Amino acid sequence: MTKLTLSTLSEASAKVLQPAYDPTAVEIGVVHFGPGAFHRAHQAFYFDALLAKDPRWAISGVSLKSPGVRDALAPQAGLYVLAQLDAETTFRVIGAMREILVAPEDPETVFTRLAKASTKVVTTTVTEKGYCLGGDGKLDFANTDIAHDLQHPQRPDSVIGYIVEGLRRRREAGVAPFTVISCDNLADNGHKLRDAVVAFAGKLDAGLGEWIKANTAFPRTMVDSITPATDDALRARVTAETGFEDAWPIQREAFVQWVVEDVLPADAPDLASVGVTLTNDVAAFEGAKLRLLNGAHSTLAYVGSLKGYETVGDAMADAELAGFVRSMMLEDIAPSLSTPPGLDIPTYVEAILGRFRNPEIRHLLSQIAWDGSKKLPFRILETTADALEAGRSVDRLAVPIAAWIGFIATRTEAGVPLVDPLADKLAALGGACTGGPEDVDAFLGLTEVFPVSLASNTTYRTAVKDAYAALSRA
Ligand code: CS2
Repeated sequence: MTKLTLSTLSEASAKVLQPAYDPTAVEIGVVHFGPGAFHRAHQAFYFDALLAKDPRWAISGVSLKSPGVRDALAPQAGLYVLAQLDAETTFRVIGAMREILVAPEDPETVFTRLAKASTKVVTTTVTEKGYCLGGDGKLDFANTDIAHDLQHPQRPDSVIGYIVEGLRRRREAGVAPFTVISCDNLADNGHKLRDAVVAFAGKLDAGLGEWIKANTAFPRTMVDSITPATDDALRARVTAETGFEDAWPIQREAFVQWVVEDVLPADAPDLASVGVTLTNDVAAFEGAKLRLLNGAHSTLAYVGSLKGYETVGDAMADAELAGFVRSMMLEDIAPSLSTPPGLDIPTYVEAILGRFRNPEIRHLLSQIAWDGSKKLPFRILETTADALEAGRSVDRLAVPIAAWIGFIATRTEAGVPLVDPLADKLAALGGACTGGPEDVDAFLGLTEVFPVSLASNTTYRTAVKDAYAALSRA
């Protein structure tokens, strides 16, 4: 068995796709925060394709917490195998990640990289909680990372702190800002990040906040590709198919999509040349994807887990549950969307459901169930608020929320630790659950999750209680 690294690349089995450029002859132009599986399956794949045309767009991946990615990939020169799972699975070595930094070990190196004029783009996949936003979608100054970073701007914990210090140094050196491309599943991700960065910078230095606001592009984006976490089965398969031992291969479905708001400056990478859609109408694409795909995913995760299923495929094989999800998508979510140009919603819905059924993919419901307190507002609750305002039924939309409450209660009872920024609070609420309507009252009181206008709506409260009672009987 051969270890994957630059000197062994040529020993790959013939069916392995290789970088179509010399990985030692490229320049870093992108700093990426959060080099986890999704980034390596998605943006790194696009930059890898771009490097074949233009050597300026290699990536410096920055982990904000753990050294895991660096420790796994540094011995293999940042190379890793991406498996694109389909009836015919392809294996591709990605060479775009030329540097991996662990920010807390050495913030100064990260700042130096951010301040370099050749760094034109900063991308982020730090998950919903990484944005440190409050229930109102604005930067939460009470967040411990943000409070810390305002006190220690040279040793930040949050991505906001790093971006602001990087931009401050560029301004000081007379270098134009980089473009910041948020790649997380938040509604209006780019603008939320811009507002958070500007608010943070303004607290430190009003002039800096103004400068960032006036000069920095924060395009909003839609990102899409189902990326199940790496497991031992993937490691074994990659070794068998490629001949390489790879410490951290990545897998995703073959489908991949990236839609970016068309506000990139002239010296930005030519993303359109590698299949990225640049448009002024990201909002419509993003709303459709986030509300339909991610909304359905979270519904399957909570209802499916309560029914004892392990994967998305298992949950989709339950005809009743799959039928429920389809009805919710078509009848409750679709009416809340503004249709993206050229997208037929019923066709899009069927395509998503087909992707969920992909037999090549084993996507754990528990992976999707993580961080529900941060995901559900964008995936289900905004749709619910729109439905209430338009006078439509919210009965089906109440089901994933009731199931989330049931999921937390059963996990807490079973002593399973919750993965959620509100884990302690949720475990306390979950531990007090009795199965009655008062459980719903207690959860709807979480102002971090439920806007008061929604939580106080009697139609909604009744819908969640009814759905919760139906679950307890199921
Ligand atoms: C999933 C997403 O884990 C989750 O919460 O819903 O990661 C989903 O697979 C991607 O957004 C698909 O693009």
